[in-house]
Order: sequence, then structure tokens, then C-alpha cells
Amino acid sequence: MHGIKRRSSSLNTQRIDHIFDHPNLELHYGDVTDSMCLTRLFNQIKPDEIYNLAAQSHVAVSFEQPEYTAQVDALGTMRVLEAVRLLDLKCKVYQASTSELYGGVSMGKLNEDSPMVPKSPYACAKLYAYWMVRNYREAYNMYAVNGILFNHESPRRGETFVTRKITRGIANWLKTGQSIRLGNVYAVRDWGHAKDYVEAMWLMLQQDTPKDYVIATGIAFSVKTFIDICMHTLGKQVEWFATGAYVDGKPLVRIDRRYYRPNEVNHLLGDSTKARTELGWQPKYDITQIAEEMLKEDIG
Ligand code: G4F
Repeated sequence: MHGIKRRSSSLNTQRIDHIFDHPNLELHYGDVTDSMCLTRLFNQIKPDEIYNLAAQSHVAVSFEQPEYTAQVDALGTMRVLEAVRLLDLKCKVYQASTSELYGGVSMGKLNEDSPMVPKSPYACAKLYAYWMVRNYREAYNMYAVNGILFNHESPRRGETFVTRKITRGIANWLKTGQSIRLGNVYAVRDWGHAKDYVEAMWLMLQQDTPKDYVIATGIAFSVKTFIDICMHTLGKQVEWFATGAYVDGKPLVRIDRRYYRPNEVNHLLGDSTKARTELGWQPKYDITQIAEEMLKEDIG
């Protein structure tokens, strides 16, 4: 197995430290903004499967760095596809697509045929990537697929995404009493476990025919309810007000407008019937198990 990592002046491999010395893992420096590097690496490795998870993946940050987000998320995907095509590799390509493509305009369940109305520079870049995958598949008969994954969480989730911000914030609140500053707690997401979703990614590349699939649990909660579930697992009740939330009379959450987005995706709920039927995929974790696992990691 080969991985591509970006150069950073500080260490950035914490999430794979436990397999860092595995004899079957080889890491290379590289970047999807560098097509020569991608072409050289693909030619050297001759991969059977490529999983393109490289992205500027933070929706709020994409409003501040739209050009960089497009370079990585949109053109980066094109560079991966083009390198495979030019080298005439017979490998399969997985593209990390996203529920953000839908833009939250519908309150219903979203499937592979639902309209896509991107609401951020991140989603616009990912929509370009989505269509390039479909185009390369059709034009060059490539095995390239979009996994349209809804939000997926785990104890390895980045600290600035809302679930991890909450579980780390609760751990800190228990120790110091310091409250958590959050934006729109009424946003609704269909949250699954990253372990389940990675299995779906792999399954998508083990099929005879390349197809795009929605991966989701089919159950959605608001950010506010995620906090209620977290505190419930700790045996505590949350009292909500317009300005935030209190537990045992102490402030737990403060609403802070700095975390509001210029354009919000209010509601995302997925329908993964196609993946369940054709891939035999189904999620093993529910939201309470995800919250418990993340809290255990952060509280210790
Ligand atoms: O955790 P989030 O930042 O995830 P978001 O924007 O849904 O995107 C994530 O999931 C997508 C689907 O898989 C990926 F494509 C994407 O790369 C990323 O992994 O925010 C979730 C919701 C939003 O509505 C946001 O406005 O939580 C709301 N929120 C409220 N307060 C907050 C905060 N989000 C963050 N990050 N920080 C807050 O303080």
C-alpha cells in the first residue's frame, strides 16, 4: 500500500502513526496540485486502485480560500484522472465526493438522482470533480466512481469539524468549566461512522461496473441534538436558550456568530438504497455509539 503525504514543517502523520512502520506501507511526498509528481508516482507505483481523498475539506474555510480550494478539490481531481489516462493505467479510481453537492435545498432523502445545488466554494469545486469523474468514465471507459458520502465521524475527526469540536469541548468543559463556542446549532446532518464509510469506498472499487453511490445512514439530527446525545451518555440534561446551553446551571455552549457561514447548508439526509442493494453495504454504528466512542477518546 502506498500513500501520498503533503510536506509540512511540523509533523502531520499523527493519524497513521500506529501503522507508520508497517512493512506494507510506503509513504511518498506529493500533492494533487503537482501533476508531474502525480504522474511520476503513478508510473513508478502502477497502482491497482487509487483513492483520491486529497482535499481542502473544510466548508467554512473554503469561503476564505476559494482559489486554493478549487486548485486542490477541483483541479486536483482532474490531475489524478489525467495522470491515469496519460499513463494508460488500468487502475480503478475512487473520488471522495460529498453530500455538500446537494446544498441542503430539500428536506427529503437525497439519492444519486437528486438535484445538486452547491452552496459553497468547497461544494462548487467538488461538483466539478464529480462531473470530471463521470466524464472520464464515459469518454475514456475508465473505472472511476464518485462516493457521495454524507458526514462521517470518528475519534480521528479533525478538531475543527463540529462533532469533534463538541466532544473535545465537552472534555474541556468537564475539566475547566470553559464553554464551547458554536455557530448554527440548528443545522441537520446525517452522521455515520468513518469505519463504515471506508468499507463502502473499498466495496465501490470491487464491482464489475463503475457506478456512483450515496453513502448515508438515513437518519439525521441537528447539531443541538448531537450535543444532547453526548451529554445524555454522561448522564446529564441540557437546557437550551437562544444564546446557548446550560448544564447543572453552568454554561456549556455559547452561540458565536463568528462560526456562522456566509451560506449555510441547513439540512442533509441521505438515501443509500442503491449501495445497500448493489454493494450489500450497511452501517454498523449509530449516532449514540459514535458519540460514546468520540467522548471516550477525548475524556479518557
Ligand atoms: O462538521 P462540519 O464542519 O461539517 P460539514 O460542513 O457538514 O462538512 C463535512 O462533511 C461533508 C460531507 O461528508 C464533507 F464533504 C466535508 O468535507 C466535511 O467533512 O459542520 C456541520 C454543521 C454545519 O452546518 C455547520 O454550520 O455544523 C454547523 N456548525 C455549527 N457550529 C459548525 C459549528 N461547524 C463547525 N465546523 N464549527 C462550528 O463551530
